Amino acid sequence: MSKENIQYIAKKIVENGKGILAADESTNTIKKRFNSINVKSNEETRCFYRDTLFSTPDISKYISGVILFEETFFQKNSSNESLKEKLENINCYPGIKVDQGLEEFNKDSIETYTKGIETLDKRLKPFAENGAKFTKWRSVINIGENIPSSHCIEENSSLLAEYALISQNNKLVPIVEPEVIMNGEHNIDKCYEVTKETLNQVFNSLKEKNVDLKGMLLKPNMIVPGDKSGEKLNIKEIAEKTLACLTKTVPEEVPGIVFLSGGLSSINATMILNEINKLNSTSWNLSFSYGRALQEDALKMWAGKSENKNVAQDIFLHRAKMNSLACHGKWDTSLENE
Ligand code: 5MM
Repeated sequence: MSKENIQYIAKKIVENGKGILAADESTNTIKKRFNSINVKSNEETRCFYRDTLFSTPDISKYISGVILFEETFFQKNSSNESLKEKLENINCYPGIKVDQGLEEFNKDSIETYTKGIETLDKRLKPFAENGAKFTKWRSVINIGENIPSSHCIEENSSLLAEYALISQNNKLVPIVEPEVIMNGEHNIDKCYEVTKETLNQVFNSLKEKNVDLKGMLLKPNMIVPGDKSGEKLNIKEIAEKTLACLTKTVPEEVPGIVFLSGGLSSINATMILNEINKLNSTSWNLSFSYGRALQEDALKMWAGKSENKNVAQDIFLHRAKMNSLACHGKWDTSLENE
């Protein structure tokens, strides 16, 4: 379709209260998730679980795109159906996680950079040729004693920009994910300060490399206190600080912002997104690209048993619908009992 350029796709992904399912857990991460429900992680169980999510009736009313791990992109279920084609058939854009995980800067440092840039262009080709519409690259910024260093923020920002440019050159929409991690004793103001510095640096790097800001999406964290700070989550304050931080750092041309859930509970992730959208007076569509906050309830319900497939799908559909309502600022706690 000629209209399907990167600007068009970036806009479509965040239109009409739709968001992204992040189902791109690497082999180690999905193993941890499956351990939590006592299910062995192997190709077959991973395929069954993800096929269950993607086959959820009506899911494309709320989900416009799914980030896949490379195994899933080329995987077929026991009926020989391609998981990626299933998404295409329901008008859900297939995307692909293209970073290769984290590496410490050196053995004395706990700060990391994201691996995979040298081989990225070559690795993108098979996905671009087989229908991927977008890509995702995650950088991690930790808060702690004397960290993050400017070196860490600059290096990761520069890698994100290089990744975004390579994606766009391959006609794929980059989803730029600089995640300021929630773990730690820091307060909400520290999270604000570090996120602001990081986003400023990310957009400096993106502009330096001439990345088309209209043909990308930003996937940031919300501004929350560290999980060991002892601070209670104040939903209104989080929403106000998140919007203030984004307004100060993100250029208007960016068509949409899709938040990560970063360890927030499913309900908190929905509630904060809803509050943000109630307060939003910007031109951006503010939506979700949740992994855990969309999947954890469904994962528990499934528990590795095929007879739980339908009820797990109901739960997944419900969470997606709640987050879609939150994109319009129309979620309410009473709807949770639907
Ligand atoms: C689903 O988790 C993604 C993959 O993580 P690993 O590479 O560590 O397996 C992750 O990148 C995810 O897309 C985002 O961080 C958002 O997920 P959450 O769970 O924070 O919403």
